[in-house]
Amino acid sequence: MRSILFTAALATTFASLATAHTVLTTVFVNGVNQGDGTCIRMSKNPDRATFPIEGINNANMACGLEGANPVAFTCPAPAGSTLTFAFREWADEPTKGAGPIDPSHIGSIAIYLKQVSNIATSSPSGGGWFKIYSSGYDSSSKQWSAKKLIADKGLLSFSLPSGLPTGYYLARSEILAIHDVSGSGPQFFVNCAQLFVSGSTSGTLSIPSDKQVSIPGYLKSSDPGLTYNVYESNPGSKPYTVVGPAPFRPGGPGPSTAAKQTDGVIPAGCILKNANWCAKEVPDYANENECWKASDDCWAQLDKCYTSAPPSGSRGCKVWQEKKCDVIVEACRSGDWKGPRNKGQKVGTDGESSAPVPGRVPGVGTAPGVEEPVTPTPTPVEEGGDDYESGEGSGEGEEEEEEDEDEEVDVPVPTTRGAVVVTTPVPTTFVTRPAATTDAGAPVTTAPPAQGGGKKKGCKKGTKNYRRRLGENQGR
Ligand SMILES: [Cu+2]
Repeated sequence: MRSILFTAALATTFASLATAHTVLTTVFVNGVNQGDGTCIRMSKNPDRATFPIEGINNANMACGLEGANPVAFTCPAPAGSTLTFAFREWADEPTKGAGPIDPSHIGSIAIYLKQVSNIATSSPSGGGWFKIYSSGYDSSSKQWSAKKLIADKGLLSFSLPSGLPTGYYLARSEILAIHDVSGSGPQFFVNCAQLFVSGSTSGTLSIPSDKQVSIPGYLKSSDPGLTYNVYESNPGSKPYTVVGPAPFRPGGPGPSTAAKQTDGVIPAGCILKNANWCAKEVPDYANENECWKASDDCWAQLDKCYTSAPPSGSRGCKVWQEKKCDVIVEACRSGDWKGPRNKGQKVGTDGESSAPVPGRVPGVGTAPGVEEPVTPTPTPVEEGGDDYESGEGSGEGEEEEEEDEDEEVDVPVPTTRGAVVVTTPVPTTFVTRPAATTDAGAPVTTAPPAQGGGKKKGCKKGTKNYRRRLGENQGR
C-alpha cells in the first residue's frame, strides 16, 4: 500500500509543477483555522485547481471548477463574525512562490454570498448572489488588492453582515486579474466555502433587486472593470470599477443561540480531520486477530483519506498513518493486543493536519455582531422599498458604498485586540493524494486564446507585456 501511495505522490508532485495561479484553500472563523480544504469547494484536479475560469458566462463562474460538487462539511459562522480566506498559488504550500498569487496579477477581490435551501443540492449557479466585500485599487496605498494579498501572505479578512438570517450560505471568493485583458483576457479565480450562518432571524434574506445578481450572467465583456488597461490608465486619475453589483450588507443584532446546524456537521466521533474527511476510532481489539482487523480498518480509512484529499493537501492523512496506523501495526507485531490505545481521543493536533499559517490573521478581534465602522462616505442608508434594511436598527454599515468606489469598501480593521499569530509545526515530508484522472468541469471557452498558445494563461507573460506595452504606449 505504501508503495502505491508514494508512487501517486510523485505523480502528483510532477503534475503540479505545470503552472499555478491561485486557489482558496482555507477558511478561518473569528481567527480559528477550520483546516485546509475544510468546507471549501475546489477542483480535485491538482493541475487545474488554481486555474482561472474560462469565459464569463461559464457556469463555473459561480463556485469554480467542480464548484457544483458539495463537500461533506459546512463550517458554522455566526452573523457578524470575521472570516479569513487563505489563498495559495500552490494549493498545498502556502509559502511557495509568491504565496497567494504570482505578482504579475493585477486586479480586484470580491466576496459574494448566496443563501441556499440545501447546502448539498442547491445549485450555485443562478440568482441570489450578493456582494459583501470588494477591493480594487487602493489609491491611498497605491496598491492593487492582489498586491495587498501578497503582502498579507494570502490571508484576506472580511466580516459577515450581522443581519444575515440563519441558514446555509455559499461564500464565493472572486479574484479578478486584469493584467492581460487584451491578450489572454481577464482571469477569474473562483471558489466557494460552505457556511452555516447563525443569525438573529430566520427565513430568506430579502435582497434589493439592484444588489442581487445571477452568476453567471452578471458580467458583460464590455464592463469597464474587464477592459481597464492597467498599463495605460493611472488608477489614481481614472478610478477602477470593481465588476459586479454594489455591496449589500444588512445590519442587525447578530446571532442568537437558537440556530441549530443539521447539515454538513463535522461528526462528534471525528478523531482526526483532513479537509472534508474524518477518521473514526478503529474497532476494539483483544487478541492478535482482532488487532490486525483494527489495523486493516485504520489503513482502509487512510486510503479514503488520500483519495478524498483535495489539492490543498493530505497532511492529516500522514498524521493518521504515523500516529494511528503505524502504532497499531507495531502493537500487533509486539503482542500488545489490547486496544486501541487512547481510544476515542483526538489523533495529532489540528495544526498538524493543515499547512502552516504563513502570517498574521488580519482583522481578528472585531466583535461578533458589530459591523465595522464604515469609512467616511456619508451614504444614504435607505433606498426606496427595501423593508429589510429599514427594519434594521442603526443603519450602520448597511449600505457601505456605491459601486464605483472600489477601494476597500469593507475594511477589516483590527480595532480591538491584536491579530493572532498562528504557528504550526512544519511537516518535513508528506504524501499528496493521487492525481485525479478526469476533469469533470471542462470549461466552455469564450475568452480569446492565450497569446503564446501555451498552457499558461498569461500570468508571468503579463509582466513582459507590461514592459512591452509601456514601450508601445510611449509612442502614442
Ligand atoms: Cu494567473
